[in-house]
Amino acid sequence: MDRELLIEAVKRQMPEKRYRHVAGVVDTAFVLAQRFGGDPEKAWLAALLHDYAKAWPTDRMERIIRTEGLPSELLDYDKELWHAHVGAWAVREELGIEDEEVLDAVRYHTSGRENMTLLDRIVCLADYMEPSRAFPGVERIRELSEHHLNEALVAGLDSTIAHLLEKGRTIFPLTVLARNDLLRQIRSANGASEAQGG
Ligand code: DGI
Ligand code: FE
Ligand code: FE
Repeated sequence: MDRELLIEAVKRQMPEKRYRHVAGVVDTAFVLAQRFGGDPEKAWLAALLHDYAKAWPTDRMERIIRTEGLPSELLDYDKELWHAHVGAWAVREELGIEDEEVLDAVRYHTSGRENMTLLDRIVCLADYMEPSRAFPGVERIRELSEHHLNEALVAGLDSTIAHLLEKGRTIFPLTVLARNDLLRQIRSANGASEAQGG
């Protein structure tokens, strides 16, 4: 499917305001991919598709999770998490997207996961910091993203976790695993540069 058709297909799934967010994530992911050595084409595509199912009715997402073999534990957690997994399923079904790296980046854009690929990290971070995002701490995330992909992403996950704690909500295990894993990676990268005298 060519780019224009994909854009039209995405626009049909959501109100105009949500599409403006998606367009912001597309631009931001493209810049991050160039900055951190990612594949700009895949970043473009994964960002365009990341919120494909965001505006779908909850009952439709729930039915798909139940009938299409998506992780049923999602149903025990916040509905806000569902659109990522349902979106990955939907863009394969409806748009014929077969690239597993792109599908994973869509699937894990909300929670993150352990061993996030470069593409996962780019899309997840772009989602946090695209220009229309405004929440306490977003400026710090943008600053960190100038040089430090993992640090910026941890700051994003921290802000989500803090928000969930504040609201007394449950935390999806993958979000915690993603944060711990990124912290370990940051630590071992710092340790390595210290060992080199850096
Ligand atoms: O779809 P977006 O609004 O662009 O952003 P997103 O896909 O990151 O969704 C964020 C929402 O998900 C936000 O309201 C927090 C909510 N959420 C609920 N439970 C969890 C969670 N996010 C994470 N990362 N982990 C959770 O356990
Ligand atoms: Fe999302
Ligand atoms: Fe988003």
